[in-house]
Amino acid sequence: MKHETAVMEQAVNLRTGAYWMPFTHNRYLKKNPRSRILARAEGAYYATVEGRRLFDCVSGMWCCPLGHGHPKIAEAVARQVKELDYSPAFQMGHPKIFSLAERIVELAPAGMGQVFFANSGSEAVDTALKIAVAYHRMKGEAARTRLIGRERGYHGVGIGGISVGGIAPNRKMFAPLLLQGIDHLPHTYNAAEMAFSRGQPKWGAHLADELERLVALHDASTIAAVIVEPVQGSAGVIVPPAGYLERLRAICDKHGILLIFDEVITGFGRLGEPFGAQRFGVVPDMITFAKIVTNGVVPMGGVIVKPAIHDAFMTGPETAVELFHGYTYSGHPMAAAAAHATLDAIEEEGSFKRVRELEPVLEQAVHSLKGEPGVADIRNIGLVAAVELEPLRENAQARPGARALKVFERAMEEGMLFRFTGDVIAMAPPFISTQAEIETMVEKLRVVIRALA
Ligand code: PXG
Repeated sequence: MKHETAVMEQAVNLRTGAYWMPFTHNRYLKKNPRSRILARAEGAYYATVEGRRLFDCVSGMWCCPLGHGHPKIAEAVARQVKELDYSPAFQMGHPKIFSLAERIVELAPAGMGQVFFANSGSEAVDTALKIAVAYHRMKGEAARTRLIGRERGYHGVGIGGISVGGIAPNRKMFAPLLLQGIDHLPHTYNAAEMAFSRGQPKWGAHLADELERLVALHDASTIAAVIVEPVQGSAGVIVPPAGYLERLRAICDKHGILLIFDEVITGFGRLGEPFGAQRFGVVPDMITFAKIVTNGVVPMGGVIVKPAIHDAFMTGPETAVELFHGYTYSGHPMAAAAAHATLDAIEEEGSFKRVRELEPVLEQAVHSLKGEPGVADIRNIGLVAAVELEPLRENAQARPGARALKVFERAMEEGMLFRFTGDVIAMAPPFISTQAEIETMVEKLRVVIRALA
C-alpha cells in the first residue's frame, strides 16, 4: 500500500521538465502527461497512473512477448543480483554467459558459431558493421569497406546504424556524422503491387537485383556487407517479397559480400521460428539481436556470427586481444540470467508454436479491417501486423502522422496501447495473448477508426 501511495503521489505531482524523452513529442506529451505514464504491468496488460488498464498491443516496444512480471524471469534476476551482480566483461567471464552463447547458437540456424554480446540493438548493429569491415581486413581485403543498407531500414541510432538506416528523419539532423562509403538498396514496398497482401507479397523478388547494380557501380572489391531487416519493423512492417531474401543471399555469395540480418525485432520467435532466417529459409553470415532475448527485462543485444568470421580473428600471438571492441556491460550477469529464464520460458510455454497458432488469428482479424474508412493497406506476418491509414488532409495538404496520432490516443481510451509511426498503426501482441484478446484488439481498432472517420 505504501508503495502504491508513493506511485500515485509521484504521478499527481509529476514534474516533467528535467526528463528529455527519447523519440517523443516532448512538448505535446508534457501538456497532458498522465495518460502516458505507466505505473505497473502484469501479463499482457499495463496500468497507467490514472488507473487505466491497457492491452499491450506491441509487447512493450516489441520486446516483452512473454508478458510482464513473468515469475521465472523475475526470480532469476532477483537471484542473480545476490549471487553475482557484475562481472568484468574484458579478460573475465561468468558461467551463465558462456552457456547463454551456446544456447543462442543452438537456436540459430545451422552454421552459426559464436555470439558477441552488447546491450541494445543499436550496439549490436554497430558491432556487426565493425566486425564486417575488420573481417575483410583480416582476410587481406582491406578495400572492402563499403556498407549497404536499405531505404526505410531501421538499425538503431548509433552512427553506423543511422548511416546504413534508411529513415530520413533519423538521418537528416546528423548528416555530417554519417559514415562515408554507404549505399542503399531500394525498399520493397509498392502499394500498387502488394496492398492487402497476407504474409509475403508475391511481387518484388527482382528488387534484390538492385544489389547487382550497386556491385557494378562500386565494384565488389569495395563492398564489405549488406544489412537488412528480414521484416522491416519500424518502417511500418514491410514484409519481404517471396524470393527476395534468397536472391540477396545468392548475390552476396557470388561477390564475397557478407549478409547481415538485423533480427532485433524478428529474433526469438516473433515470426514463429527462432529467427527470421529460419522462417524464410535464408542463412545470413551474421544476425543481430536484442529485445526478446531477455523479454525486455534487462537490456541485452548481440551479434551471432559464422565460425569462419570468428576464426578469421583468431590469429597472431595468443596473448594479444583479437578484437578491439566490447562494452563494460557486454554479457552482464543480470542480462544473462534474464535471457536464460526467457529461453527456458519460451521452451516450456511452446512460444514458437503458439505464434504459429496465433498468426492466422491475427491475419484473419486484421484483414477484416479492409474497407474501413481511411484504411489504405493492411500487412502481416508471424505475430506482427500493420494497418496503414491515409493521411489526414487540411486544405488539400497532407498532414502525415496526424491521423495515426488520433487513433493512438483514442485507442488508449479504449484500453489499447498501439504503436504508430507515420500513419501506420503497428501491432505485435504478446505470445501469451489469447485468441479473444487478439480479436478484441482489432475490434477496438475498428471502433476507433470508425469513430474518427
Ligand atoms: N535494429 C532493429 C531492426 C530495430 O528494430 C534497433 C536495431 C535498435 O535497437 P535499440 O535496442 O538500440 O533500440 C531496433 C529497435 C518501433 C520501435 O515501434 C522499434 C525499435 C525500437 C523502438 C520502437 O518501431 N527497434
